[in-house]
Amino acid sequence: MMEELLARLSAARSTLALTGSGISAESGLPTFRGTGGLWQTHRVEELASPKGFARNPSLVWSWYNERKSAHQLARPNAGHYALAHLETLTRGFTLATQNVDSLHLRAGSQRVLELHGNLREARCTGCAARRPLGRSGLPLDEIEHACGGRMRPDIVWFGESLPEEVWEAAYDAALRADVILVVGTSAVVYPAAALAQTNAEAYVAEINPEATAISGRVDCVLRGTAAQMLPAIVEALSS
Ligand code: BJW
Repeated sequence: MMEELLARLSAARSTLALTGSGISAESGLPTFRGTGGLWQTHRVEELASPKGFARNPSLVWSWYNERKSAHQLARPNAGHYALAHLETLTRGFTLATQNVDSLHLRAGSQRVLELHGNLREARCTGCAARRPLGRSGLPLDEIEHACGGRMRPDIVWFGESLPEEVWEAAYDAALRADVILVVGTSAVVYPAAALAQTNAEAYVAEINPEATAISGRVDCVLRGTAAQMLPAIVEALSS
């Protein structure tokens, strides 16, 4: 399986990597679903929906501020660095991530499409105002904006559309890809999960220690963690 993947990557004119929260697990950040996942102790609809934010913006910001602080303390792991290296070893490489933790950028990846936004900025619900977030996020007494709107995290919540340009670029990269690497995602959240299944011609490889919604439909399954499997791929391609 690994040999076939390596051969495909070497020959590929274009490669897409789709990542999810599992790639940051070995940096100490929790995933969403499964044991220890964020959704086991937090209610999705209260924290990651426009309705939840309208109902209790301080609660939502407290949660994102905690996560922002955790992102600041976390470091990219060997999986993030391996994808940054892979970008230099393969042709036409695009990285589409569902993560908002900025760890791919910190690891040096260049072409990163952040499908669900990021926690580097807040934006106003009422006007075009934006502001950078500090190391511990947004002070709760600065949520209300002068225009009458509220500053919110620059994140895509349930029921919201993905940023159009980012989505189009990711979809285009999926259509062009000869190889699609799906790393650390349960592949249940759409439309991101559709990227793995959009191009019937692409060779799709999943890297995940657990079975996922798409495991039965991919060409190659590497059962292991991102920090184990991705450096092994990069090492084999470099030698
Ligand atoms: C490791 C590892 C290691 C562990 N190494 N791996 C039915 C069909 C299609 C769509 C829908 C539908 N019903 C509803 C929808 C729409 C909805 C959706 O998909 N819902 C599904 C849950 C059913 N989608 C949306 O609403 C999206 N917008 C949209 O569709 O717009 C159009 C629309 C408009 C109006 C109405 C309806 C539609 C937006 C989705 C936004 C998702 N937002 C979140 C939170 C915000 C970001 C944040 O705060 O961080 O994004 S939800 C959460 O899930 C987060 C993640 O990015 C996302 C994906 O989760 P991920 O990363 O896959 O994490 P896990 O925990 O699920 O999986 C971790 C994996 O890692 C596991 O497999 C582990 O095994 C693995 N792992 N350690 C490698 N070391």
